[in-house]
Amino acid sequence: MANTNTAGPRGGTLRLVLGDQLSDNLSALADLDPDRDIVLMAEVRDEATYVRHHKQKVALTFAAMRSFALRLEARGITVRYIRIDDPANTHSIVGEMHRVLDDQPGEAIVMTECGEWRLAQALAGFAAVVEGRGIAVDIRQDDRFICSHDRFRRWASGKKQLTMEFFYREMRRETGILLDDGKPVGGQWNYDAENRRKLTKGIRPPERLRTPPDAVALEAIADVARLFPDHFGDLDAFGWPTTAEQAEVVLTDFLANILPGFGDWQDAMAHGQPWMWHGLISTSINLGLLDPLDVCRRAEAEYRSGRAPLNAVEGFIRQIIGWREFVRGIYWLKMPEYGARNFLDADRVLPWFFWSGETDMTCVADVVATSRDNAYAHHIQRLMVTGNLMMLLGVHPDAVDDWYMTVYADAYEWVEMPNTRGMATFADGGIMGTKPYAASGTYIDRMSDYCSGCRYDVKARTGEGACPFNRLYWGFLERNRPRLRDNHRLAMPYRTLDGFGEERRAALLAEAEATRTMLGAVPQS
Ligand code: FAD
Ligand code: DLZ
Ligand code: SF4
Repeated sequence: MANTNTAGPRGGTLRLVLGDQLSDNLSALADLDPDRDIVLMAEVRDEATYVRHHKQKVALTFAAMRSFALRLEARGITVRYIRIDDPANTHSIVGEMHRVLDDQPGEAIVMTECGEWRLAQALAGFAAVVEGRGIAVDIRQDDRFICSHDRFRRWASGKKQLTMEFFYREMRRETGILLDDGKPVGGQWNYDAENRRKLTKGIRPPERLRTPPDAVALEAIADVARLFPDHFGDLDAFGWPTTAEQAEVVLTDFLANILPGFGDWQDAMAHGQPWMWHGLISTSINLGLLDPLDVCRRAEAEYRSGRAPLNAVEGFIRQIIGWREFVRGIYWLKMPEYGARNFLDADRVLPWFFWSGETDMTCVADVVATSRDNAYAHHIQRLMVTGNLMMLLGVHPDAVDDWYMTVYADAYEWVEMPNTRGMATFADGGIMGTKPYAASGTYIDRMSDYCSGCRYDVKARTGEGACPFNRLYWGFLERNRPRLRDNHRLAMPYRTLDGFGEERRAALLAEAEATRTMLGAVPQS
């Protein structure tokens, strides 16, 4: 395998390809001269351990990087590929860039802007140093996204509230997706109201096609088991696509067999059913194995040909050209300040059961189990079970971020952070959404079968046997009264709370505080 190539630049351009830039059409690879240029790809500990990513995420990244290097080499491109166990590895991207340049200086460096603020800063620092030595550095736009940073800034400029729905409509207009003569297909932009069915008896989620690891992935899995034994999660059920061809197989199966049910059961949860009708494509899109716009156009074709209903197709496309682009825009608009936001002054530690899964809360135990076994949980599990509970408990946003970045195979800070600090926990104070998604156990009971098998009583509001989500909910509102009382979207719950009277409110607050302690969400020392 030519993956151990240690060639330096041959007087040409050095092109950096990061672990989530595995796309044939990557801007850093445009105008590449195979006779002079080389590509650098490096497996480094810094990237694998700045949070201790799930073992499956590290194995997925290494396997996909190795396969992509082979793909480039098959096109006649020279790749300097540094493996994680290379004794000379400096274990940082910048260190490896310097090492290639020390071996044999080239004329120029080309890279595609990177996804995370942390590494972008390091690479900007590197660029300044080598430019000082007379080597030109060209950092190109990542045009695998539909909305550039500049475009998002222009859209956001002068707006008091950044609303996903309006951004999404812009993206629909710009891409022409699901439009007829400039108007939304079916007459509405958004069919979310039709996407809230619960899984009723007799309806079972479909069998899912997963991709067993190929030889390259098996080797990466063995490397990770050997080198990162103390990282969270299991490797046994690894089934993520590691090449564009494998990702295509999963997408094709989804579009043909699963997409028609995506809309109806988008928000539903069921015990022991991790996949439901979800796409299982976030790892592939985030790595660059699938192109988001292509995915959306193909989903649209399913609607146009009558094979999938509009509520499913619109809902699916909204997640990609709406939410995915929107959260990336927010991240780059607001970083680094966004990463320090803690609007609710949340100050508690993350209880241990989020790692161990050892809890009598059936819903939480199930989400932790799939996170450990599959490095995956679907959106509503992330938002309304773990995210909601972390917010109700008042877990510090840094600990929340660390957990989400650790446990999911698709986790990258640009997409994770607005979802946690913004959507799930309201730590951003209302940049992503206008109110916290706080909910009692009633929501989980409505959208899942969890509660029927739980030791806690979802109908009871208080007392030892009552659902902890219920015991926490009113206390959360009472505790955060100074910060949330004036939020007009919370007027109704606060009116209800006010109606309880002072004594009962104090009792609910005390109940919530006792529950926080009982669950291990104690103040940080
Ligand atoms: P589907 O449900 O099939 O959706 C299709 C695609 O839409 C996804 O693959 C994804 O690319 C996109 N998408 C859907 N919802 C969102 C969203 N809210 N934000 C951005 N893109 C979205 N997604 C990540 O890719 N990485 C993360 O680190 C991540 N962290 C999250 C943390 C929290 C607290 C929450 C609430 C959501 C998070 N999401 C994250 C979004 C979403 O949960 C995942 O994208 C989705 O579960 C991936 O599974 P899927 O491919 O089966 O998605
Ligand atoms: C996620 C990840 C991991 C685990 N390892 C590597 C690596 O060894 N080398 C690399 O180039 N990229 C890796 N990545 C992806 C990077 O973390 C990602 O490119 C940045 O966070 C920017 O999004
Ligand atoms: Fe979760 Fe409460 Fe339902 Fe138990 S009763 S499954 S803790 S929502």
